[in-house]
Amino acid sequence: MKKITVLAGGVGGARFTRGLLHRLAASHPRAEVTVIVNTGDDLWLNGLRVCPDLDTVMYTLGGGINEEWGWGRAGESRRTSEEIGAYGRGWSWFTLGDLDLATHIVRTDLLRTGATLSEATALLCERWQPGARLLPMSDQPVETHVRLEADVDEHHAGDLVHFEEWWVRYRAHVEVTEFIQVGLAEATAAPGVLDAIHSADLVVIPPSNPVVSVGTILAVPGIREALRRTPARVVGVSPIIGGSAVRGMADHCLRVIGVETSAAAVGLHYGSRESGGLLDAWLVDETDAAALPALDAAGIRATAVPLWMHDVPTSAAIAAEVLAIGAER
Ligand code: FO1
Repeated sequence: MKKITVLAGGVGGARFTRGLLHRLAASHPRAEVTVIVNTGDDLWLNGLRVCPDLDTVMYTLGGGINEEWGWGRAGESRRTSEEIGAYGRGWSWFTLGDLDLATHIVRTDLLRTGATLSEATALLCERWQPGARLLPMSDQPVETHVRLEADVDEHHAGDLVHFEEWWVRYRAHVEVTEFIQVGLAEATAAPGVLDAIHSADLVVIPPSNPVVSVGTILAVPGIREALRRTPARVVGVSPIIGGSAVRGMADHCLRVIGVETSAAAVGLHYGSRESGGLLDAWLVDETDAAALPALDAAGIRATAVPLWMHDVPTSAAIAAEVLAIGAER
């Protein structure tokens, strides 16, 4: 088990990968982990390029994450964003902490002087030493926007608003009719992404949001095809436990695309490789063991294990299960 590639979004993917690295340090110290990170949540705010999922993975693996929030920096303050608000600028409901702002300022400075997002990410990671290679899914901007079903505040039915406004300002509680990845047509996989999938021994789809995180990565031209063709085993971990989203509001996103909020439905949504889908195997929580027959019938080798990630040891235990299944032939 030399090369492992993880497709990650925000908190769930970051915490799983932290557990994976912890486990590998004990069992496979020479393993190399590459994390392909969703950039669909990225946005321009106050003239700065903010990359929520790249930063969540970088801070979580680098030891700077705000553990309570799951995003942003530990020990954060808000003096600068309050000053920006005093000018009536920015998003009052979206916290850009003082420490976090340094990351956005450095990244934006790099981008403005010609660096690609991959290059900027590599430079930021030199400081944080995440212990894995972080690759944005694309160096071209791909932003998830949501189409509102009805008027709300200054917006009208049919308007597109950035995902972060829907997610943070409205907590996903206003109805949306579709997700649009703005910029997708002009996007290509970032350097190293397709190779990280083709040359892996194991590819993991962690318990990230299957729609706006994993789904957005899969939408980048060439990535879904690379997953279908890779000789690596592809093992997924359900983000749904006992019929509800573990974190975030994945259930709201699944409803928009017409997928039931269940461990089985998400596994079947990803599909089995033998039927042209993505998965060789799918981990569900013990409370969802009833889902195993349907998944096996669909050609997905399914296993029921404890999936709650309370801390690094529980995340590492899940990673150990993924590695065990990934090693089977
Ligand atoms: N999430 C919130 O619930 N409230 C916020 O004010 C907020 C600010 C924020 C700033 C930078 C950043 O990287 C992430 C931030 N997030 C915030 C989390 C973000 O919405 C999510 O991490 C992802 O977009 C979904 O995975």
